[in-house]
Amino acid sequence: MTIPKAQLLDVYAVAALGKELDDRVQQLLMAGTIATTWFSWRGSELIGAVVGTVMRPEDQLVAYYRDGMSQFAKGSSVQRLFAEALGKATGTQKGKSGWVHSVDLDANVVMNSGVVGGQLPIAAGWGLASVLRGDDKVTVCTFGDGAANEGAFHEALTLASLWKLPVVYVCHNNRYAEHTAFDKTSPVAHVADRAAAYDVPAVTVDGGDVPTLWDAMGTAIERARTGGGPSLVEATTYRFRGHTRYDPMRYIPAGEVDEQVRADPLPLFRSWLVEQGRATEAELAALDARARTEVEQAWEFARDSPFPDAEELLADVYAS
Ligand SMILES: Cc1ncc(C[n+]2csc(CCOP(=O)(O)OP(=O)(O)O)c2C)c(N)n1
Ligand SMILES: [Mg+2]
Repeated sequence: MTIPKAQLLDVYAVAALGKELDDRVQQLLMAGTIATTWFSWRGSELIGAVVGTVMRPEDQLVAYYRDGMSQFAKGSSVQRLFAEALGKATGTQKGKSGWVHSVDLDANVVMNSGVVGGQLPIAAGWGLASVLRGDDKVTVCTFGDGAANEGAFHEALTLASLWKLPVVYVCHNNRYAEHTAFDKTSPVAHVADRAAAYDVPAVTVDGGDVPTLWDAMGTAIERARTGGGPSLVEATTYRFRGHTRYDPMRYIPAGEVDEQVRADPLPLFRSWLVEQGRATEAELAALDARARTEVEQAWEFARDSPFPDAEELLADVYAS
């Protein structure tokens, strides 16, 4: 399907914001200006940008720690997420969870988790809630290739398929889980190959190919919304930086990262937009400038926000 221009620009804007934010955070971390747990998403910005843009605002997102872009595309505030990363009272969880477990119910980002694979059964639960309530919301759940080796993956796909739950599982396959290559832990070449065992329709697409990923997501979301049950979309990608910033990446063959960085899908998508006449250089330059401003404003907002008061420590621990 031809993607409307406004949505193509939305995808670019979110991906450009994600790149800008990741680069800025790395710079602040390396300078010792901030301290936070940060999992770089450089290399895979377009996946979340597409996923969050294809979803309807009322659809629910269960994200994973390396996927900020789907949260931004759903409308999560970069200021509040930056503040959360720095443990500030203005953060999405009042600074008590950090980026890795940020939730933003206003944007229907119902969960973000650092528990590898923990997202998958919880997304099935949100899907079951939609069935019981009779609403037509779709839940999209993002996770990494390593999460597909957790028992939770198998449990979630089994129940989602048996109960025809309206869930779309989106795997960011960046070829590594921490320091272990995917081919050392998976006897099959693709996470999508596993879905046949649960009778779940699945495809593997290039996570940098926006039109193909857009179509795959559109098909999967439509199937979920119309009672067809869950699907799995595996988007191939690459992690330009280490698992965390302390990772010297010695387990990666020489030259592999450089080769992948040279093929960075984000600038390629930018050139494609211009070559295809879908956007002008001036429009994209304006979005690049906006991304820089938004990130700078978010950093200043987070930096200048207070830490939570000590009495906040015991608040929000139990549901009242
Ligand atoms: C249940 C659980 N086991 C182990 C960890 C430690 N851990 C954090 S990230 C990670 C790697 C996950 O890899 P993948 O799912 O491929 O996501 P990626 O980091 O590559 O985006 C591991 C093992 C964890 N957080 N949770
Ligand atoms: Mg991975």
